[in-house]
Amino acid sequence: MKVAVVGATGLVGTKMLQVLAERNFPVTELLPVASERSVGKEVEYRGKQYKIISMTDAIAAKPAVAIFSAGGSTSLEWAPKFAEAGITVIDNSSAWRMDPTKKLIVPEVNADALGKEDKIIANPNCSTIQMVVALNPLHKKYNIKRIVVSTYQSVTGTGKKAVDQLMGERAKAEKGSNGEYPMAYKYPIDLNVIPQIDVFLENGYTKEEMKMVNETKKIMRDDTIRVTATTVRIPVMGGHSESVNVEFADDYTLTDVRNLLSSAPGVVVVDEPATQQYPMPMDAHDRDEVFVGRLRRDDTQPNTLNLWVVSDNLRKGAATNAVQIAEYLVSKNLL
Ligand code: A2P
Ligand code: 11C
Repeated sequence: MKVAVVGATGLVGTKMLQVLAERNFPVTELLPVASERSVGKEVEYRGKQYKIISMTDAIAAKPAVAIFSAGGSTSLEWAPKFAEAGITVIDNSSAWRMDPTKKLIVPEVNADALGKEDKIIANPNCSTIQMVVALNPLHKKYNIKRIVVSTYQSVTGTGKKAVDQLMGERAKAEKGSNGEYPMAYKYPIDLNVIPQIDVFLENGYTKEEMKMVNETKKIMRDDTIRVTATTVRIPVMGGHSESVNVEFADDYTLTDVRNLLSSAPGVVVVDEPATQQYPMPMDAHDRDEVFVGRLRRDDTQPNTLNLWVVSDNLRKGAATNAVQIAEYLVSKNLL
């Protein structure tokens, strides 16, 4: 089938092309799309060069599906135009996620909500995706009451400019290089930790924190789950890490939790304190799964568990999740 990748020159768009190829998605014709300034430039897909085309030409070519990762304002303007032309849009931006008429999908959790009528489908925020993949199997058995999450997020979540800032700072520190680099953040990120992801809102939380609160309830289809988040940027590239404290309505045993997570789709348990085995972004980098470890009972209150969740934010947090949604649509004949 014809597939458009909108934002094909970006960090996530490039990963989309890689994941589509790796997973052998049935692409008969690839339509890479980016802004007008990139039209005519080339991107690589399966060892071949493809020319970037414009949004208008992409709509005229009538792909079956368009995977967008070109920012919220581009999605707001263009996704409805693609949808009107009968093209199913899977959108990685935050533009449509909380729109009650749009589905917000993590295939392991709620793909069954999708139908033929869904022409704009939202892909959640990366830090939300990895948390719900790990927690949904536990919610089904023990009923989550409250989640307290703190994140340790990779600079790749910000985009190429932030990777260039980190590498630029490191080169300057290590080699005394005088090379110029952009500032994606207000502060240095190398040898630092920035407790701000995205802009601050009136309630004192950041937009990233409120995404974790609101998206979790929508994906898990349960507004009673209480979520509170602190999201933090760290000088790491391989993926996002999360310290999660979760309180259930029902009691659990650690053995049961370990078994449930070990057999949960998309989850890998790495939890061997005796040999110092636990998930780390270094190991999660370029993997599609969500890694879970440091499983411990929180003895300070009943039915409460601590866990550590790591995943590659550009893969399961973005490109892989979007391609899995497309795979589901194909498998259920929903395109
Ligand atoms: P371009 O390279 O032409 O700017 P990132 O998040 O890594 O910065 O990537 C953003 C992606 O979205 C890029 O591929 C970028 O293309 C694309 N993009 C930005 N603005 C538009 C637009 N108005 N229309 C289409 N694609 C856009
Ligand atoms: C970050 N989570 O790590 C952000 C990036 O809503 O898709 C993704 C933002 C989004 O900075």
